[in-house]
Amino acid sequence: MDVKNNIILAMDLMDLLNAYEVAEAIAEDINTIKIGYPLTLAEGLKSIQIFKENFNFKVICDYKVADIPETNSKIADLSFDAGADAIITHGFVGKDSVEACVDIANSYGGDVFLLTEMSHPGAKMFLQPVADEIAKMGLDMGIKNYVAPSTRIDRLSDIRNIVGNDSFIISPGVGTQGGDPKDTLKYADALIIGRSIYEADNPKTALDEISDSIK
Ligand code: NUP
Repeated sequence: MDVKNNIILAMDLMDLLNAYEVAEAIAEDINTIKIGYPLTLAEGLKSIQIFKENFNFKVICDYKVADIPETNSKIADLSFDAGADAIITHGFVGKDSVEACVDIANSYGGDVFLLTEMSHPGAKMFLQPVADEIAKMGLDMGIKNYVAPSTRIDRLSDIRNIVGNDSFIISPGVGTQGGDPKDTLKYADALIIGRSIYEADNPKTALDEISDSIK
């Protein structure tokens, strides 16, 4: 995935008009936006097309798909049918569940991002001990795209070592959660950034400052 300026906007505002205004302010500087449950549950899957039609953004649906294969297929199908370019899938549910998402993604020419370890403190409790295994499973399955945390650079580095330099890693946790943009890009291909941009008084200025810091 070709992410302009290595920054993906995590759009978790829950009002489509507000979200549109932030997107409009930075549309020249980014080409990829990630939406998740907050905006989708508030405003619906139509949010995807709003960003695609108006700004030509690529849209990653962060639905952290984590169900039985049959249900995963339905979630992925609805997402890609609504225009998603990629979907984020949990790995801890096992190969068959992930494969279901990959199969649907392939039928649309879309991508799957496999979530390995998460960025929040609680991820240490249950997810961290199995995150390397999840990454290895993804590699064995031929998955090219991964999500790994900017809040624990050592773990991001471990996951990069497992998936290799041919894989594409996007990394959340930059800014508000404490991750450093420059350090993160030593191991990740792109940063996922939400509140530091969309909650800023001036999102364009906030984005410019982050962009300058990683040049
Ligand atoms: O491990 C993860 N951590 C994380 O923050 C996996 C994620 N998908 N996210 C998402 O990234 C989170 O749901 C939010 O949409 C974004 C980070 O936003 P912010 O902390 O920059 O506001």
